[in-house]
Amino acid sequence: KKVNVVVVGATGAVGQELLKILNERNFPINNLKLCATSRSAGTSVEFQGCRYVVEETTPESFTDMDIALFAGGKASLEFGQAAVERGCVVIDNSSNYRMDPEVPLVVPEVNPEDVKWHKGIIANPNCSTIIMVVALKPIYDVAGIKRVVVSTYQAVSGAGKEGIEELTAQTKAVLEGLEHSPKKFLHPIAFNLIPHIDVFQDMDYTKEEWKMVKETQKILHDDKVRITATTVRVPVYRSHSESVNVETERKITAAQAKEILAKAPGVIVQDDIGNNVYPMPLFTSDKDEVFVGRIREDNTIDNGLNLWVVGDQIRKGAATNAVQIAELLLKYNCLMR
Ligand code: 11C
Repeated sequence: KKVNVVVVGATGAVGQELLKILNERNFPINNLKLCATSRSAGTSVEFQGCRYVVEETTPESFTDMDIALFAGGKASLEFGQAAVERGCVVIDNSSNYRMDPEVPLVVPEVNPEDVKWHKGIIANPNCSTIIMVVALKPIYDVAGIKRVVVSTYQAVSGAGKEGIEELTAQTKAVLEGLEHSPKKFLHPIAFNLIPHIDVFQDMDYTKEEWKMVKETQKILHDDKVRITATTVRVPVYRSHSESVNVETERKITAAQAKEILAKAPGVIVQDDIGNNVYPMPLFTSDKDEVFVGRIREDNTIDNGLNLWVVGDQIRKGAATNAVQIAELLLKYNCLMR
């Protein structure tokens, strides 16, 4: 079966990656429509040898469409409902609907079945959440998880194209001894780290940190897993890295964890310290899997593990996960038209 697909936000970093992945995975498209804000409307984008003119998103953009992939931002607040009313299932990469109890929040390797109860909108989790939960789920299934302490090292592309441009321009400026005031980020990102992603919220944690807590609990269907996060922007172009300390319910050795993770869907274990092998963001980019290394026991508690988890946040953390959700819609036959 071929379906009609509309990509909303087609010209941004995630939108462009969505197109790349739809093509790579040979997603069965009948009609494709590309939409964006009025600012980008009129530009043309190539897909599978054809040129598409990007249209301004309106409620009518969703007429006769089966699946809408929203790249992010506020668009799903404005047009999500209009799409659903027209029988078009929304897969939304923004945080707008993630914690809505009526909306499934899905990582296909973790909770694919949640796609089945959608009421028109399915949310794609935050990138750092997706990357962590793909690595945690196999451990959760075998040993249970009591508590997670995570620190992230998040690439500038998490902040979109402007984040990438700012790192390049600022690095050049610093090397040439020139001034370059931060625009996209609050502080200089070249040769720096910024322990602040998104806005500050309850208890002085950022929204990004709360996303990692709340979204992980929702995806695992387990509010009892305790999670504390510190999220940090680093001067890396692409791929988020995460230091994840896990306290399991039952003892699991590092060797067992390696074995379980090596068999887990969507995970590649890269852990050979004898040869200095561990995941690094420079080499995980443009890949769909989540890479796990430095797997070792934390001997300060009875059942502790430390993991180093790295994944391309634009692919698995956003676009790939969204296209995998679209594939599940077809597999489970739960479109609305
Ligand atoms: C970042 N994680 O790296 C953010 C970007 O909720 O989808 C993704 C924001 C989101 O800045």
